[in-house]
Amino acid sequence: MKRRAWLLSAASAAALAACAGVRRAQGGPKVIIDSDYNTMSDDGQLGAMAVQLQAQGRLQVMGITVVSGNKWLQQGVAEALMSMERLGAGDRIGVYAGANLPLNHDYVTIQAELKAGAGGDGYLGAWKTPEPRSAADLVRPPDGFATRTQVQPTGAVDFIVQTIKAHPHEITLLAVGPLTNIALAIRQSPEIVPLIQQIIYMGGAVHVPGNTTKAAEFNWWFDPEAAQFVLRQPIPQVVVPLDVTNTVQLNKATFERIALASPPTAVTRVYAQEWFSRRFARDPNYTSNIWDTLVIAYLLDPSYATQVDEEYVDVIAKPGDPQNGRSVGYAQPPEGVKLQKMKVVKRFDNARFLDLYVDLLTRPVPVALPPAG
Ligand SMILES: [Ca+2]
Repeated sequence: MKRRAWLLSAASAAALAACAGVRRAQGGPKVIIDSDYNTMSDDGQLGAMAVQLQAQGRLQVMGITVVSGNKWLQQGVAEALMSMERLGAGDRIGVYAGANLPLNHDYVTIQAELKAGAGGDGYLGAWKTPEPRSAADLVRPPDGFATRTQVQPTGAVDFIVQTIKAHPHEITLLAVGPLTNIALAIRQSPEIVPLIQQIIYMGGAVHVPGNTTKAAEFNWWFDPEAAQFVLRQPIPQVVVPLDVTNTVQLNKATFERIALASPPTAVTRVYAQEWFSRRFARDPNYTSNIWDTLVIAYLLDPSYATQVDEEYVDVIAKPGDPQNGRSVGYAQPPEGVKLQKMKVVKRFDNARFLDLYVDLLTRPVPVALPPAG
Protein backbone atom coordinates (compact mmCIF):
# COMPACT_ATOMS: atom_id res chain seq x y z
CA MET A 1 0.00 0.00 0.00
CA LYS A 2 2.73 2.35 1.01
CA ARG A 3 4.70 1.46 -2.11
CA ARG A 4 1.60 1.88 -4.30
CA ALA A 5 0.92 5.34 -2.87
CA TRP A 6 4.55 6.25 -3.48
CA LEU A 7 4.33 4.96 -7.06
CA LEU A 8 1.15 6.95 -7.66
CA SER A 9 2.64 10.11 -6.27
CA ALA A 10 5.85 9.50 -8.23
CA ALA A 11 3.80 9.00 -11.40
CA SER A 12 1.80 12.18 -10.87
CA ALA A 13 5.00 14.08 -10.06
CA ALA A 14 6.50 12.78 -13.30
CA ALA A 15 3.39 13.82 -15.21
CA LEU A 16 3.52 17.28 -13.65
CA ALA A 17 7.22 17.56 -14.46
CA ALA A 18 6.52 16.49 -18.05
CA CYS A 19 3.82 19.17 -18.36
CA ALA A 20 6.16 21.76 -16.89
CA GLY A 21 8.84 20.56 -19.31
CA VAL A 22 6.50 20.99 -22.24
CA ARG A 23 5.55 24.46 -21.05
CA ARG A 24 9.21 25.38 -20.72
CA ALA A 25 10.00 23.96 -24.15
CA GLN A 26 7.12 25.90 -25.71
CA GLY A 27 8.12 29.09 -23.94
CA GLY A 28 11.80 28.70 -24.65
CA PRO A 29 14.65 30.00 -22.49
CA LYS A 30 14.09 32.99 -20.22
CA VAL A 31 16.39 35.90 -20.98
CA ILE A 32 17.15 39.41 -19.81
CA ILE A 33 18.59 41.51 -22.62
CA ASP A 34 21.12 43.86 -21.03
CA SER A 35 21.89 46.32 -23.79
CA ASP A 36 23.22 49.71 -24.80
CA TYR A 37 20.09 49.86 -26.92
CA ASN A 38 19.78 51.59 -30.28
CA THR A 39 16.97 51.90 -32.80
CA MET A 40 17.94 49.44 -35.51
CA SER A 41 21.69 48.96 -35.35
CA ASP A 42 22.77 45.66 -33.84
CA ASP A 43 21.04 46.04 -30.44
CA GLY A 44 17.75 47.09 -32.04
CA GLN A 45 18.08 44.23 -34.53
CA LEU A 46 18.62 41.80 -31.64
CA GLY A 47 15.54 43.21 -29.88
CA ALA A 48 13.38 42.72 -32.98
CA MET A 49 14.73 39.18 -33.49
CA ALA A 50 14.03 38.34 -29.83
CA VAL A 51 10.43 39.57 -29.98
CA GLN A 52 9.79 37.53 -33.12
CA LEU A 53 11.23 34.45 -31.41
CA GLN A 54 8.97 35.11 -28.42
CA ALA A 55 5.99 35.29 -30.80
CA GLN A 56 7.00 31.82 -32.03
CA GLY A 57 7.15 30.52 -28.44
CA ARG A 58 10.92 29.91 -28.69
CA LEU A 59 12.15 32.56 -26.22
CA GLN A 60 10.85 34.51 -23.22
CA VAL A 61 12.19 38.04 -22.85
CA MET A 62 11.75 38.87 -19.17
CA GLY A 63 12.83 42.47 -19.76
CA ILE A 64 15.27 44.80 -21.46
CA THR A 65 17.74 46.50 -19.12
CA VAL A 66 19.43 49.51 -20.68
CA VAL A 67 22.94 50.79 -19.97
CA SER A 68 24.97 53.65 -21.43
CA GLY A 69 27.30 52.56 -24.22
CA ASN A 70 26.41 53.24 -27.84
CA LYS A 71 24.17 56.04 -26.53
CA TRP A 72 23.69 57.73 -23.20
CA LEU A 73 21.22 55.90 -20.98
CA GLN A 74 18.19 58.14 -21.56
CA GLN A 75 18.62 58.04 -25.34
CA GLY A 76 18.97 54.25 -25.23
CA VAL A 77 15.85 53.97 -23.07
CA ALA A 78 13.86 56.14 -25.50
CA GLU A 79 15.00 53.98 -28.42
CA ALA A 80 14.21 50.72 -26.56
CA LEU A 81 10.71 51.95 -25.65
CA MET A 82 9.95 52.83 -29.27
CA SER A 83 11.49 49.56 -30.44
CA MET A 84 9.09 47.54 -28.27
CA GLU A 85 6.14 49.75 -29.24
CA ARG A 86 6.99 49.45 -32.94
CA LEU A 87 7.01 45.66 -32.61
CA GLY A 88 3.71 45.61 -30.72
CA ALA A 89 5.43 44.33 -27.56
CA GLY A 90 5.37 47.52 -25.48
CA ASP A 91 2.76 46.20 -23.05
CA ARG A 92 4.49 42.82 -22.62
CA ILE A 93 8.24 43.43 -22.48
CA GLY A 94 9.36 46.00 -19.92
CA VAL A 95 12.22 48.44 -20.46
CA TYR A 96 14.30 49.16 -17.32
CA ALA A 97 16.78 52.05 -17.00
CA GLY A 98 20.20 51.15 -15.60
CA ALA A 99 23.57 52.79 -15.20
CA ASN A 100 24.34 56.09 -16.89
CA LEU A 101 28.09 56.11 -16.21
CA PRO A 102 30.76 53.38 -16.15
CA LEU A 103 32.14 52.31 -12.78
CA ASN A 104 35.57 53.72 -13.54
CA HIS A 105 36.15 55.27 -16.97
CA ASP A 106 35.59 58.93 -17.74
CA TYR A 107 36.21 61.29 -20.62
CA VAL A 108 39.43 62.77 -19.23
CA THR A 109 40.88 59.27 -18.73
CA ILE A 110 39.79 58.24 -22.23
CA GLN A 111 41.53 61.27 -23.73
CA ALA A 112 44.69 60.37 -21.78
CA GLU A 113 44.56 56.80 -23.11
CA LEU A 114 44.18 58.03 -26.69
CA LYS A 115 47.06 60.45 -26.20
CA ALA A 116 49.17 57.58 -24.85
CA GLY A 117 48.68 55.69 -28.13
CA ALA A 118 45.48 53.65 -27.65
CA GLY A 119 44.57 54.33 -31.31
CA GLY A 120 41.59 52.52 -32.83
CA ASP A 121 38.67 53.48 -35.04
CA GLY A 122 37.58 56.48 -32.99
CA TYR A 123 34.17 55.03 -32.07
CA LEU A 124 33.51 56.35 -28.57
CA GLY A 125 29.75 55.66 -28.47
CA ALA A 126 27.94 57.89 -25.98
CA TRP A 127 31.12 59.88 -25.29
CA LYS A 128 30.99 61.48 -28.74
CA THR A 129 27.78 63.38 -27.88
CA PRO A 130 26.77 65.60 -24.96
CA GLU A 131 24.75 63.82 -22.30
CA PRO A 132 21.02 64.62 -22.65
CA ARG A 133 19.89 66.80 -19.76
CA SER A 134 16.16 66.64 -20.49
CA ALA A 135 13.65 65.04 -22.86
CA ALA A 136 14.19 68.01 -25.19
CA ASP A 137 17.77 66.81 -25.82
CA LEU A 138 16.75 63.33 -27.01
CA VAL A 139 17.09 62.40 -30.68
CA ARG A 140 13.80 61.23 -32.18
CA PRO A 141 13.73 57.74 -33.76
CA PRO A 142 12.79 57.94 -37.48
CA ASP A 143 9.20 56.89 -36.75
CA GLY A 144 8.86 59.03 -33.62
CA PHE A 145 9.06 58.54 -29.87
CA ALA A 146 6.97 55.90 -28.09
CA THR A 147 3.59 57.31 -27.14
CA ARG A 148 2.05 54.41 -25.19
CA THR A 149 5.10 52.68 -23.68
CA GLN A 150 6.82 54.01 -20.57
CA VAL A 151 9.97 53.05 -18.75
CA GLN A 152 9.36 50.71 -15.80
CA PRO A 153 9.46 52.21 -12.29
CA THR A 154 11.94 49.54 -11.11
CA GLY A 155 15.58 50.22 -11.94
CA ALA A 156 17.56 47.79 -14.12
CA VAL A 157 19.83 46.60 -11.30
CA ASP A 158 16.91 45.75 -8.98
CA PHE A 159 15.04 44.12 -11.87
CA ILE A 160 18.02 41.88 -12.69
CA VAL A 161 18.35 40.82 -9.03
CA GLN A 162 14.61 40.23 -8.51
CA THR A 163 14.16 38.29 -11.76
CA ILE A 164 17.12 35.99 -11.11
CA LYS A 165 15.84 35.29 -7.58
CA ALA A 166 12.29 34.65 -8.84
CA HIS A 167 13.58 32.17 -11.46
CA PRO A 168 16.67 30.54 -9.96
CA HIS A 169 18.91 28.72 -12.50
CA GLU A 170 16.58 29.71 -15.36
CA ILE A 171 17.75 33.15 -16.45
CA THR A 172 20.24 33.72 -19.25
CA LEU A 173 21.72 37.21 -19.36
CA LEU A 174 22.29 38.33 -22.94
CA ALA A 175 24.96 40.92 -22.18
CA VAL A 176 25.34 42.96 -25.35
CA GLY A 177 26.52 46.27 -23.91
CA PRO A 178 29.00 47.48 -21.28
CA LEU A 179 28.74 45.33 -18.15
CA THR A 180 27.95 48.10 -15.64
CA ASN A 181 24.38 46.97 -14.83
CA ILE A 182 25.39 43.34 -14.25
CA ALA A 183 28.40 44.33 -12.14
CA LEU A 184 26.21 46.55 -9.97
CA ALA A 185 23.59 43.79 -9.58
CA ILE A 186 26.25 41.30 -8.41
CA ARG A 187 27.91 43.84 -6.08
CA GLN A 188 24.53 44.66 -4.54
CA SER A 189 23.33 41.04 -4.26
CA PRO A 190 26.22 38.56 -4.64
CA GLU A 191 23.84 35.74 -3.70
CA ILE A 192 22.48 35.85 -7.29
CA VAL A 193 25.78 34.52 -8.72
CA PRO A 194 25.02 30.78 -8.30
CA LEU A 195 21.42 31.38 -9.46
CA ILE A 196 22.34 32.73 -12.93
CA GLN A 197 21.98 30.02 -15.58
CA GLN A 198 24.54 31.59 -17.91
CA ILE A 199 25.77 34.84 -19.42
CA ILE A 200 26.27 35.12 -23.18
CA TYR A 201 28.29 38.21 -24.08
CA MET A 202 28.94 40.13 -27.19
CA GLY A 203 32.21 41.59 -26.06
CA GLY A 204 35.95 41.40 -26.18
CA ALA A 205 38.60 40.93 -28.85
CA VAL A 206 40.36 37.86 -27.54
CA HIS A 207 42.92 37.05 -30.23
CA VAL A 208 42.28 39.87 -32.72
CA PRO A 209 42.84 43.65 -32.52
CA GLY A 210 40.22 45.80 -30.78
CA ASN A 211 37.94 48.28 -32.54
CA THR A 212 37.48 51.36 -30.34
CA THR A 213 41.18 51.14 -29.47
CA LYS A 214 43.89 48.99 -31.00
CA ALA A 215 43.72 46.83 -27.86
CA ALA A 216 40.08 46.88 -26.82
CA GLU A 217 36.61 46.06 -28.10
CA PHE A 218 33.99 48.75 -27.46
CA ASN A 219 31.61 47.06 -24.94
CA TRP A 220 34.35 45.98 -22.55
CA TRP A 221 36.44 49.13 -23.19
CA PHE A 222 33.52 51.35 -22.12
CA ASP A 223 33.62 49.96 -18.57
CA PRO A 224 36.70 47.75 -18.10
CA GLU A 225 36.34 47.45 -14.32
CA ALA A 226 32.78 46.15 -14.66
CA ALA A 227 33.84 43.71 -17.38
CA GLN A 228 36.73 42.36 -15.32
CA PHE A 229 34.52 41.99 -12.25
CA VAL A 230 31.74 40.09 -14.06
CA LEU A 231 34.05 37.83 -16.08
CA ARG A 232 35.78 36.65 -12.91
CA GLN A 233 32.50 35.44 -11.35
CA PRO A 234 31.87 31.68 -11.15
CA ILE A 235 29.03 31.70 -13.68
CA PRO A 236 28.77 29.65 -16.91
CA GLN A 237 29.85 32.15 -19.57
CA VAL A 238 29.98 32.26 -23.37
CA VAL A 239 31.89 35.00 -25.19
CA VAL A 240 30.96 36.11 -28.71
CA PRO A 241 33.93 38.40 -29.40
CA LEU A 242 35.18 40.36 -32.40
CA ASP A 243 37.13 37.19 -33.27
CA VAL A 244 33.87 35.76 -34.67
CA THR A 245 31.80 38.88 -35.39
CA ASN A 246 34.56 40.12 -37.74
CA THR A 247 33.94 36.98 -39.83
CA VAL A 248 30.14 37.41 -40.14
CA GLN A 249 29.63 40.41 -42.38
CA LEU A 250 26.43 42.10 -43.53
CA ASN A 251 26.83 42.85 -47.26
CA LYS A 252 24.61 44.90 -49.56
CA ALA A 253 22.74 41.85 -50.91
CA THR A 254 21.75 40.71 -47.41
CA PHE A 255 20.95 44.30 -46.37
CA GLU A 256 18.57 44.55 -49.34
CA ARG A 257 16.81 41.28 -48.49
CA ILE A 258 15.57 43.20 -45.42
CA ALA A 259 15.54 46.86 -46.52
CA LEU A 260 13.63 46.06 -49.73
CA ALA A 261 11.43 43.29 -48.27
CA SER A 262 7.92 43.08 -49.71
CA PRO A 263 5.61 43.87 -48.13
CA PRO A 264 7.62 46.30 -45.97
CA THR A 265 7.03 46.34 -42.22
CA ALA A 266 7.54 48.97 -39.53
CA VAL A 267 10.83 47.18 -38.78
CA THR A 268 12.14 46.93 -42.36
CA ARG A 269 11.29 50.59 -43.01
CA VAL A 270 13.40 51.72 -40.06
CA TYR A 271 16.16 49.20 -40.91
CA ALA A 272 16.34 50.72 -44.42
CA GLN A 273 17.14 54.12 -42.86
CA GLU A 274 19.87 53.04 -40.42
CA TRP A 275 23.42 54.37 -40.67
CA PHE A 276 24.68 51.42 -42.74
CA SER A 277 22.17 52.22 -45.54
CA ARG A 278 24.22 55.32 -46.38
CA ARG A 279 27.43 53.28 -46.46
CA PHE A 280 25.89 50.74 -48.87
CA ALA A 281 24.58 53.57 -51.07
CA ARG A 282 28.08 55.05 -51.32
CA ASP A 283 29.96 51.78 -51.72
CA PRO A 284 28.23 48.60 -52.97
CA ASN A 285 31.19 46.58 -51.67
CA TYR A 286 30.83 47.91 -48.11
CA THR A 287 30.36 45.30 -45.38
CA SER A 288 29.55 45.66 -41.68
CA ASN A 289 29.73 43.61 -38.52
CA ILE A 290 26.31 42.86 -36.98
CA TRP A 291 27.90 42.13 -33.61
CA ASP A 292 25.16 41.53 -31.01
CA THR A 293 22.82 39.60 -33.29
CA LEU A 294 25.03 36.50 -33.16
CA VAL A 295 24.33 36.15 -29.44
CA ILE A 296 20.67 35.31 -29.91
CA ALA A 297 21.41 32.68 -32.56
CA TYR A 298 23.89 31.02 -30.21
CA LEU A 299 21.31 30.99 -27.42
CA LEU A 300 18.71 29.47 -29.72
CA ASP A 301 21.01 26.76 -31.01
CA PRO A 302 24.70 26.61 -30.10
CA SER A 303 25.35 24.71 -33.34
CA TYR A 304 25.20 28.06 -35.17
CA ALA A 305 28.77 28.25 -33.84
CA THR A 306 31.10 26.00 -35.81
CA GLN A 307 34.20 26.63 -33.69
CA VAL A 308 34.12 27.19 -29.95
CA ASP A 309 37.28 27.12 -27.83
CA GLU A 310 37.50 26.91 -24.07
CA GLU A 311 39.67 29.64 -22.58
CA TYR A 312 40.20 31.60 -19.40
CA VAL A 313 39.21 35.14 -20.37
CA ASP A 314 40.11 38.28 -18.44
CA VAL A 315 39.96 42.02 -19.04
CA ILE A 316 42.71 44.54 -18.31
CA ALA A 317 41.34 47.34 -16.12
CA LYS A 318 44.02 50.06 -15.90
CA PRO A 319 42.49 53.53 -16.29
CA GLY A 320 44.80 55.81 -18.29
CA ASP A 321 46.76 52.93 -19.85
CA PRO A 322 46.39 52.40 -23.62
CA GLN A 323 45.70 48.70 -22.87
CA ASN A 324 42.66 49.57 -20.72
CA GLY A 325 39.70 47.35 -21.64
CA ARG A 326 41.77 44.80 -23.53
CA SER A 327 40.54 41.20 -23.26
CA VAL A 328 43.01 38.37 -22.86
CA GLY A 329 42.39 34.65 -23.42
CA TYR A 330 44.56 32.03 -21.72
CA ALA A 331 44.68 28.33 -22.58
CA GLN A 332 45.83 27.62 -19.01
CA PRO A 333 44.85 29.73 -16.02
CA PRO A 334 47.60 32.16 -15.04
CA GLU A 335 48.78 32.15 -11.45
CA GLY A 336 47.75 34.81 -9.00
CA VAL A 337 44.20 35.51 -10.11
CA LYS A 338 41.14 33.27 -10.20
CA LEU A 339 39.79 33.26 -13.74
CA GLN A 340 36.85 31.34 -15.15
CA LYS A 341 37.03 28.87 -18.00
CA MET A 342 34.47 29.91 -20.58
CA LYS A 343 33.37 29.16 -24.11
CA VAL A 344 34.79 31.54 -26.71
CA VAL A 345 33.03 31.46 -30.07
CA LYS A 346 35.47 31.72 -32.99
CA ARG A 347 33.48 30.84 -36.13
CA PHE A 348 29.82 30.71 -37.21
CA ASP A 349 27.82 28.96 -39.91
CA ASN A 350 27.37 32.27 -41.71
CA ALA A 351 24.86 31.24 -44.38
CA ARG A 352 22.59 29.50 -41.88
CA PHE A 353 22.83 32.40 -39.45
CA LEU A 354 22.12 35.07 -42.10
CA ASP A 355 18.99 33.16 -43.19
CA LEU A 356 17.75 33.31 -39.58
CA TYR A 357 18.70 37.01 -39.38
CA VAL A 358 16.78 37.88 -42.56
CA ASP A 359 13.79 35.72 -41.63
CA LEU A 360 13.34 37.25 -38.17
CA LEU A 361 13.80 40.84 -39.35
CA THR A 362 11.25 40.51 -42.17
CA ARG A 363 8.43 38.84 -40.25
CA PRO A 364 5.09 40.66 -39.88
CA VAL A 365 4.88 43.52 -37.40
CA PRO A 366 3.20 44.08 -34.99
CA VAL A 367 3.72 40.62 -33.59
CA ALA A 368 1.08 38.49 -31.87
CA LEU A 369 2.66 37.38 -28.61
CA PRO A 370 1.37 34.22 -26.91
CA PRO A 371 -0.31 34.73 -23.51
CA ALA A 372 2.02 35.54 -20.62
CA GLY A 373 2.98 32.77 -18.23
CA1 LIG B 1 25.30 46.54 -27.96
